[in-house]
Amino acid sequence: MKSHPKGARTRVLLASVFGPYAQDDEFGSRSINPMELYHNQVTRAQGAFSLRMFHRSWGIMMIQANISSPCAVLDFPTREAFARELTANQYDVVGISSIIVNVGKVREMCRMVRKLSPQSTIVIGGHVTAIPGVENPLDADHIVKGEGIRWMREFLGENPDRAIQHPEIVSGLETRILGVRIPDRKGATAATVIPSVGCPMGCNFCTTSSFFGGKGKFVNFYETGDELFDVMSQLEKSLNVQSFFVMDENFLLHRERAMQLLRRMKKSGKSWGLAVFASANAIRKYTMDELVELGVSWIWMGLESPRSSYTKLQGTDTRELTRELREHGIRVQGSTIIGLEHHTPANIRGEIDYAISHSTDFHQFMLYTPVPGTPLYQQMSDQGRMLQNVDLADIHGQDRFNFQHATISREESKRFLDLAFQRDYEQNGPSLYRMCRTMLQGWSRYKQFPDARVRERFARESVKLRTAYSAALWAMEQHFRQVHRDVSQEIRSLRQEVQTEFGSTAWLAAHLGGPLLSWTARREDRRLQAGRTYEPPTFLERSNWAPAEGA
Ligand code: B12
Ligand code: SF4
Repeated sequence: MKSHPKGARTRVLLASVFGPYAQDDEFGSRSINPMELYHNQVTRAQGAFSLRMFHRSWGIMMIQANISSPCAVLDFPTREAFARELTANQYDVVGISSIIVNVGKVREMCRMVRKLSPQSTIVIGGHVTAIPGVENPLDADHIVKGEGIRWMREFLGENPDRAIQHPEIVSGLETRILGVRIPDRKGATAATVIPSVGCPMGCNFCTTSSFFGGKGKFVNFYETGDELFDVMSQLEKSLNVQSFFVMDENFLLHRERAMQLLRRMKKSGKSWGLAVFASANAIRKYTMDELVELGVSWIWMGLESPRSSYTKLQGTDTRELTRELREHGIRVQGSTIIGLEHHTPANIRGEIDYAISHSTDFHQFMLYTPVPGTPLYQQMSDQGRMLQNVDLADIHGQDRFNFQHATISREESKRFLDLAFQRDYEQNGPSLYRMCRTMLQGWSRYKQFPDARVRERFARESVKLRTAYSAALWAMEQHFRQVHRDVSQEIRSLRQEVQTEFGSTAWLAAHLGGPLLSWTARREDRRLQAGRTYEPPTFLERSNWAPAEGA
């Protein structure tokens, strides 16, 4: 590849696609596809109890932290903010990061760059580049498939093998629940740490795995537990955190690295908490004690049907595993696919009930979706089963099938998906309640554990349980009287158990804070019914910055 002639003086703008997102528009925004993790695909049926928050665009933050050129990251811009930035500064390179659903916005942003900043080289990166023939609709100079740090360093004439610097990333922002916005206090939210991209398991539908090389491949930013420990220690200091959102598709699969990290944590007395993604077969490589000592407090795990043939589930009773994890204070976020090949209108309710019977803390449901770039997409295309004329903006797994299923129609697919969310909510109650149950189990089991680091972590987590969460339990108990009396009763018993454990603090929190949260939740439900949506704020962050020559 030919490097940019300005080398380290190249002025770079890295932008995510423009908002607003949670609305229907001609650029591909969809109200059903907000820029929110939980409300988009996990707790969206949970009304005011839905967990709402935003996550920054970590890919471009990673690239910015790893180049020496003057660089600005413009995250969640409006079209106006993007236009303003293009004209206010003379950018040599404009990099745009996007996933497939937002391809219409990328097309518009390329058009804007050509008009407002004609001297700029346009570089497109992220999952959008997996669309076959994406070069045609996009007026760009470079389409970068896969890992982008190495590509950008080479393009800017830098050493691509230099060690990876980790940016300071606060995992979530503007958190809302029960109609209350939680203040963004330094240290209150976990830091995101990104050890690798990709996953070697290579499940046929998985876009992250295929994007970074597919089966057997992945890209490690940090090879060893020692390196990871150093990065985390640095983040602990700069962001004042003790918990980490570990953004690695299958963190526990790399056992040697995880165990080395644990050794370092023990040696330095770190009581860190880790939220991780891991497949069932990877979790089974550890004893519960190892997981708990490693600080694993939250696991996102695929729970596809036992009739599916994914290697990651083989030999594992996932219901038993989920129960065991929760008993050890580890919150479980299950992820289940609706519309697998063997699903039919006759068996799908049973399959949904099976998924729900895992009683996870959180449960994501997604439609089986052949996404461009994956083996599944190739297979469906070869079989002539991809539906034509489905807008790419609607291929996000929360709308309707984009392929011909053997027995389930497009319309039915959406109904079954919605049914899954609804049943999970009604049968298992709000995720916040489920999470409180797991936290109490963890506290009861580990409050006297010999390892002080473990005791300290559970003690830290239990503070919320005896205060804000006790109030939330009171509010949820009231609300569920109208939805499902048995669940309301279960919430009540949990609240009483919390009170027995923590005494008057929990009682006071519930009886003083509870009615208030009940009121804010009702107000939030009314707002949501009236169409209220939430959008992330715009960020503009510069590095290695000096005024432009001649600007
Ligand atoms: C955080 C996240 C989000 C955040 C949003 C973050 C944001 N600001 O955009 C939230 C939770 C809101 C979200 C929402 C959605 N997401 Co999302 N999300 C992720 C997640 C978990 C992590 C992304 C990440 O930071 N990875 C780590 C970084 C380092 O990797 P990266 O972003 O890929 O960046 C690297 C390269 O791609 C490349 N690169 C990226 N940008 C650029 C730019 C340039 C110029 C260059 C050169 C290179 C480059 O270099 C980077 C470093 O190697 C990924 C899964 C994953 N593990 O990646 C899914 C993922 C990206 N999301 C996905 C999807 C489908 C969605 C949703 C549609 C929800 C849904 N129904 O699933 C919505 C869309 C919302 C919307 N309106 O746009 C898919 C994308 C599939 C696809 N092929 O397009 C993924 C891959 C999950 C999956 N396996 O299905 N998501
Ligand atoms: S185990 Fe999970 S992350 Fe890995 S390929 Fe399968 S679905 Fe993707």
